[in-house]
Amino acid sequence: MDAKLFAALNDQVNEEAYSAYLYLSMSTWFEANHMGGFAKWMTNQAGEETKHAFKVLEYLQTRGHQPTLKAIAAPGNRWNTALEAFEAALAHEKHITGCYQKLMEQAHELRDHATIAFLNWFVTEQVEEEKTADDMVQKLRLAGDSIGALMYLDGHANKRG
Ligand code: OFO
Repeated sequence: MDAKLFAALNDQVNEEAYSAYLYLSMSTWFEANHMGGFAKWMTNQAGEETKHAFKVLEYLQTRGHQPTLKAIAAPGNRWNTALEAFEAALAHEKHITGCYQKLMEQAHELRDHATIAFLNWFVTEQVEEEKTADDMVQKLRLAGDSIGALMYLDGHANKRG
């Protein structure tokens, strides 16, 4: 595999590990603020992100490279509202989508068809990742200042995953 593409995929392992860390941090904030349903949603999401990190890591190993694990940046741990946290989650997913778009472009330039096939799964997955975060953002916007609606959404959020 091309050295630059390998380095970029290696960085993506870190991006995915950070995603898991971010959602875990959001989960701690929800838990501390008595929204156990959203906390569970975030914990499940952190689990998905860990799987993503492993998926990229294992691909590099399958291609005969040793990935290097880098430091994971500390995520924030304070949000003002549930809506703010989910908006941050959605913005993060858009960032991750951008990462995969760049990786895909690099793979295409190099005509690395194996990597293109591998990345296709993530391109499709990101459509779902953005949708699930956006769904919650839209519902929380509809809930507005209603504590009742917020509690209803929290009660139903833990049924996900
Ligand atoms: Fe949320 O999809 Fe990976 O990062």
